[in-house]
Amino acid sequence: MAKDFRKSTVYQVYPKSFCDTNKDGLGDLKGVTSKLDYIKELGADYIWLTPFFVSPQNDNGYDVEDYYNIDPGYGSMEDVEELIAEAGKRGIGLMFDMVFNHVSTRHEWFRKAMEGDPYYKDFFFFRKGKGNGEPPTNWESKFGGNAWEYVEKFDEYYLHLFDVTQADLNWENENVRKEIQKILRFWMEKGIRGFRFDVINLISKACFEDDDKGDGRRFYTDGPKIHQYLKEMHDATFGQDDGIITVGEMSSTTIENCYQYAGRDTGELSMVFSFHHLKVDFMGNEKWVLVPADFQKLKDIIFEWQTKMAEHNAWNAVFWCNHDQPRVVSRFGDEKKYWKESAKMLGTVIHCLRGTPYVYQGEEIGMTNTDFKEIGRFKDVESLNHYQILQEKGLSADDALRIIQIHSRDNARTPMQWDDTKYAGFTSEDSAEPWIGVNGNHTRINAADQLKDPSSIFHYYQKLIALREDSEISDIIAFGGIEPLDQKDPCVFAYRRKYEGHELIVAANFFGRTYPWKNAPELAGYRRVLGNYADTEFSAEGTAVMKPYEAAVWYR
Ligand code: TEU
Ligand code: CA
Repeated sequence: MAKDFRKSTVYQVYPKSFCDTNKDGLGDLKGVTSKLDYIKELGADYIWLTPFFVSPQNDNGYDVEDYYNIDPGYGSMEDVEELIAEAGKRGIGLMFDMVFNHVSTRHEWFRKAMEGDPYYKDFFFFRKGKGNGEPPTNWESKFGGNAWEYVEKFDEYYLHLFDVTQADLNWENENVRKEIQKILRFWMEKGIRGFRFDVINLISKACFEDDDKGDGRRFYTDGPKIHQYLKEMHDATFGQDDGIITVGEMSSTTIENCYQYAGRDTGELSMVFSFHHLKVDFMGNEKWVLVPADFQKLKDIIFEWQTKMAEHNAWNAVFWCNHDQPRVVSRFGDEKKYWKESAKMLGTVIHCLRGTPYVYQGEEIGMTNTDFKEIGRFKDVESLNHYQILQEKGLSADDALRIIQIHSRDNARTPMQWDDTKYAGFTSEDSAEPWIGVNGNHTRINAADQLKDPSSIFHYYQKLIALREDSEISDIIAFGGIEPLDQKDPCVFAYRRKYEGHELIVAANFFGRTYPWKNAPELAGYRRVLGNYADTEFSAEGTAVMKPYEAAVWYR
């Protein structure tokens, strides 16, 4: 029976940093299998696994060399089959991460292109430069520098929106689209229950023109044929199996396009990730700056997406964290004084929204940003490139490092903290050094301790997940409408859900001080469902006095 994705929760695993079983310091597929009971105990219905296909790992697997085989660092095809089977026994479906905007330059298609084979050259975007030694356009790579790489023997450039070893695929070419369908069918036959599509809204390039207003993204984001390509892929593959769920990663997208991408009957995808709410501590699109998070903007963006997607019968993936984002408790909470309270508050706000929640490994135990003090400990190509670029712009090495520490994707990529042993139980104590450093706070923040403690963040997430799937209020969480409450309040994030005469009220104090919430709704007649403090206090006048990072949920 197909699960209703509106009542499901997805747990994201970054296998390289999850669990290492053969002591080489790299997490592996057997490691994921060994932790299925943990994920089951948390209550997740699906596991999204980031890519583990053959890859030179310049972008940790988002540079795929061969979609049909497993990178030996992660294990073997037998290991994947075992993982799928073992997850299935526990009622957990696997979602694979399909990277189809680009391939590794080591992929056979690109190698043949480089040999001059015209059939394969047309799988990519090879273009002449402007003549004066300048690339075809001034577009910037998301990882820094120009997005075109010169190939001397052709006197042409190829397009790479990401790393120079990630060549963009030409979706205009029908043979490319056919190859992609073949890959999807191959994995569907292995029993995959879902797909996540990497930066899928970048696949339709409109035209190759200089961008005098930006980095080029307006020429390839939500491009002219994007809906056509998605419908075609849907109809030819996963659309034929309604047990399969799909989520598209939508980079710098618009909400209007997402009505289509994730509409109930549009025949494209089940849901979308959008990222506007995770740029409230950027300066516009510029991530490599230090700007305090704008709380009002955060609420305005989330509520706009919540209410408008509902009006258009379209579905959001709701999340704070993934392998590209800093840890949310460090970002919007307080990882020191109110670590536990703020982690639970943030979980409450996300899990009661309209959408399918995604929990990123370690979020459920309140893992924090890294404690790396030197640039040498960072591994991500994006961080290392921008560390240089920031200094070329005139910043001191210390200032550049501070920005990297706050925004680096490596914040999410340090090993999962299972216990308080030398390598946090990510691997055994006599293993090779983990590929990336373990956060020193694993002696204080780890899964083993939290499994024993009924008041832990883990157990709170477990409750949130169970509420959506299997409780008296699961219908209102999954199907209810949503309206913001007191949206302009400077401290409180609150909303009301409504379904068949019932109401759910969710309120959260986003700050580390006690706050009397003047415009709190009348709560007499409501039952308290859960919260991160024993109870909410009310003043004599009936005002809710919200404690630091307090969150609570009421139902009627
Ligand atoms: O990320 C897409 C993307 O544009 C951003 O998340 C990006 O990594 C970052 O925010 C730039 O500041 C996806 C994957 O999730 C990411 O891990 C890959 O590196 C990227 O695509 C390329 O495949
Ligand atoms: Ca390993």
